[in-house]
Amino acid sequence: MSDERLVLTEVSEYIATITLNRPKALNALSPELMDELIAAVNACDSDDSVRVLILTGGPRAFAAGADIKAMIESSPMKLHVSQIIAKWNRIRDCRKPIIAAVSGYALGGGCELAMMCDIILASDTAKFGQPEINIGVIPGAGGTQRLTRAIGPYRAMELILTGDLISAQEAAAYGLVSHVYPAESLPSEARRLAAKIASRPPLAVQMAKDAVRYAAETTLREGLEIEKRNFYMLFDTQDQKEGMRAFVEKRTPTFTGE
Ligand code: DAK
Repeated sequence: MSDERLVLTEVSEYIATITLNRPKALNALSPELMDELIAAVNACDSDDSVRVLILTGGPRAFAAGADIKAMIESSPMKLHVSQIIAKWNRIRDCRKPIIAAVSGYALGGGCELAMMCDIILASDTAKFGQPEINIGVIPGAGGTQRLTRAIGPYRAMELILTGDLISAQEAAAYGLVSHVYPAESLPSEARRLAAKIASRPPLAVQMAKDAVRYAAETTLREGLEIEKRNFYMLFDTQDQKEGMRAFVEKRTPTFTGE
């Protein structure tokens, strides 16, 4: 692991911890950082020794947004050619669950990146917001849609129109953040949660993630179809047989991910 990398990855005991590592720019999400992040997520998604990902930043910032300096001179065609949206969507499309562990600023694209994850844990230093309005634009990586679904249209509208930031506690009260911890315990708490999920049958975890994601992205009818499909598919796995047999035999199941 070299300190010059913009994204650091460590894998142990089925958990990959991906750390954004551009502290001097408060982890501003430059195109280069995003490329490294996507490569790291892709690698974890296809690595059988990874079942759960933790995405985190540093003590001052999870990420203070997309890199404003790299965006100033952009144009609609440059944005189109860069395939920026397709790249960001790769995070959303990871089959394995991603826990965002947020300390410090999660602003603009940083807040959107956290919302592309599946569970958000925060330290008491975290601040969330979509301040794009202050620099003449609006959220462009899902903020207007995901924040609205996460915290409701009226709160989301206020945050997006004012650019105001909210504390970790407010974010938890709004339902964006699942738990708030003292900054020093956030890494261990994120790992504890990741380890619990990693102990569950991995294919069922992935199918559950997929189905829950649809709840926010489609109609009830379509979502119920996806749930049915995923439920049926799991009866093709060894872990379903093992889980149900272990219950009947009153023993602890051993899940293999098959
Ligand atoms: N971009 C570039 N550099 C940034 C940055 C950012 N977003 N945020 C901070 N930095 C840099 C600062 O320029 C400074 O660098 P130097 O001047 O030292 O070289 C360094 O980080 C430390 O920042 P400050 O000196 O400003 O530190 P403070 O503690 O005083 O203030 C702050 C912290 C977080 C309140 C402040 O830095 C700030 O307001 N940052 C900007 C926050 C922001 O507006 N974020 C939203 C950016 S727009 C899309 C994908 C993504 C996006 C859009 C579309 N598609 C897929 C289509 C996302 C857009 C955005 O995120």
